[in-house]
Amino acid sequence: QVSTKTTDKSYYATTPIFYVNADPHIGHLHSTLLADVYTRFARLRDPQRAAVMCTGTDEHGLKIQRVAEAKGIAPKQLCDNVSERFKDLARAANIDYTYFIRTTEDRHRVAVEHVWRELERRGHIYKSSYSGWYAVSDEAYVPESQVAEVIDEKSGEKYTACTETGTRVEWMQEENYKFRLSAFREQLLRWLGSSSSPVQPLSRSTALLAALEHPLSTDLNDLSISRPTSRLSWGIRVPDDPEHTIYVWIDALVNYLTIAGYPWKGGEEFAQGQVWPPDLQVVGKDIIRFHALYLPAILIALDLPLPKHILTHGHWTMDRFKMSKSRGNVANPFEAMELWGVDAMRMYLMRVGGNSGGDADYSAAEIERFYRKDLAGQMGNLLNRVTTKKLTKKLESADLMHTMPSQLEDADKTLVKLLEDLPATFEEQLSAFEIHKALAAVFDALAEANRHVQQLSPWLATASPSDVHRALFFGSESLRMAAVLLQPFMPTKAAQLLEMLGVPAERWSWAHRRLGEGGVRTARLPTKEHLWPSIIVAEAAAQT
Ligand code: ME8
Repeated sequence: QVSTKTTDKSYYATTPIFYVNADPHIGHLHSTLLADVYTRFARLRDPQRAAVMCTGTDEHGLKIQRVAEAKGIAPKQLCDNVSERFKDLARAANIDYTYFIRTTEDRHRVAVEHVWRELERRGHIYKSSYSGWYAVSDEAYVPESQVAEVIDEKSGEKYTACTETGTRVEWMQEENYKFRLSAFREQLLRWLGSSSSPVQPLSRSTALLAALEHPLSTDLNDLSISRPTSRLSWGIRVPDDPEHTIYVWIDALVNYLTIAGYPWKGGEEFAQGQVWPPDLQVVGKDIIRFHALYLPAILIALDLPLPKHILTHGHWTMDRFKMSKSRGNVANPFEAMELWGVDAMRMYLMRVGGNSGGDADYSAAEIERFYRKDLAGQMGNLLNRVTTKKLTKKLESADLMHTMPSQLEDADKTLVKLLEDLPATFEEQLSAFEIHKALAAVFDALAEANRHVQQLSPWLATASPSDVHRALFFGSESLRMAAVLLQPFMPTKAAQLLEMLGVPAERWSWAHRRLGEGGVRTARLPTKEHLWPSIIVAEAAAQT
C-alpha cells in the first residue's frame, strides 16, 4: 500500500532541463541555483523530510538534430558531450542535486510513451493537418499575426521572423497529432486563479491570466504534439505510429514525472505520491506557458496532482539584451566562479537576479561592488572586528562572547529589534519567493551590527566593559544568525563562518536560528584567514 499522506511526501524541486545545443551560461546557473537554494532551505527547515532536487538536459528535437548535423557528429554524441558540461556546472557551483535526467534515457522513453498511450486511451489526442510558421530555435509554431519579413543587416538576406523573439521562422505543412488543450481551459483558469497562486511572482500570474482572457488569445488552442519523422527523426516515436515523432516539448515536460517514478508500475525508485507533485518548479519567464498551461493540462488529463508552485524568474541580460546561446552574448559561469569564488557568485546571482520580478543586467563591475561592499565590507569587516584578538582580550571573560547581556542600552535597541525579527522575516520572504528581500534583511542586520560596533567603539580605551561585551556579543551573534540562515545560499562560506565564530556544529541548525541560541562557543577565535579575501577583487579587476 502506497502512502499518499502529504507528510510522507518528499519535498520536490525541479529546474528546466536544458537544451544541449551549446554550453551552459549564467542564466542556466541561475535557474539551477534557485532550485538548489530552495531544496537546501527545505532540508534546513525540516531535516526529517526527504528532499529531491532534479535537473538535467533536454536532448531531443530539431534544434539538437541540426546542431549535430552542422558539427558533423551524431546527435547522441553531441548530447553526451554537452550534458557533461551541465553536470560539470552543477558540480562546480555546489548544486546538491539528487538526479540529473537526460531525455535520451530509456526510463524516460518508457514514461513518455506511457503518457502518450494514457492520453490517447482517455480520448485527449486526435490527428489533424497543420500548415503555418515554425520557429526551430524555440521549437514552436508562431501565429501569422506574429511574423514579419526582415532583412539581415549584414548579408542583406530577406527572411521571415517572429516579431516577438526575432527568431527565424519556416513555413511548415504537415500532419500532426493534437492534444485537446482547449478542453481544459476552465480547469486551468480556475487553478491559475486559485488562492494558492501556483504561478509566482503574482505579477506574472496576473499577466498570464490577462493574456488568456484576451479574445484573440490562441494560448489554449489544441496543441500539436507530434512532428513527421521525415522531418524530425531525433526523438521518441509516437507509439504504434513510427511515421510520427513526439514533439520535443511534450517529451521534455514529462521528465519531471520520470524522475518521480511515473508510471509507478512497481520497481521504480519512488512510489506514487512519494515525490510527485513538485513543490517547486523553477522556470525562466520564456517558458511559463509550457509549465503553467501545457504540463498542468496534461496532468489534469491524467488525473495527476498539479505542482504547488511555479517560480518564474527574469532573464540575465548583457548590455540589456537577453543572454542567449543563439545570440552569443553569454557570460561564462565557470570563469566567473573561478574569478570570484563559488559562494560569492551564488550570493550575487541570488541577491541581484533573485528578484524574480524583473530582468537583471550582468556586469563585472556590479559583482565587484557587491563583493567589496556587502560580502567583504559588511560580513567580512564585522567578522574581523569581532574576532580581533586585541578586542576579544578586552572582554572580562571569554564566556561573555556567547552570553546575552543582561542589560540593554538605547544604542542596542535598533539592532536587537532587527535580530529578533530577522529569522521570521527571512523565512517569510523566502516562502513568498522574495529572495532578494530575504537576503536584504540579512545584510540590513549586518550593516546595523557594524554601525552598532562603530557607535560603541569597543577598541577605545574609554569603552566600558559593558560596551565591549555588547559590541562583541551582538556583532558575533549577528554573524552567527546570518551564517545559519545563509547556509542554503553560501553553503561553504556559511560553514566557514560558523567555524570561525566557534559555533558548535549542533548549533548550526534551523532550530538555533534565533537571537541568543548559539550555545557555548568553542575557542576557535581569532583566525588569520579572511572570509572574503580582498585579493580576489584586485585579481578580478586585473582580468576584466
Ligand atoms: O527552454 N537568464 O531550454 P534552454 C536567466 N529545454 N535564465 C535563463 C537565461 C537568461 N538569459 N537563458 C536561459 C529550454 N535561462 C527547454 C526547457 S523544460 C521541460 C525544457 C534559463 O536551454 C531559464 O530558466 O533554452 C530558461 O527557462 C531555461 O534556462 C531555458 O533553457
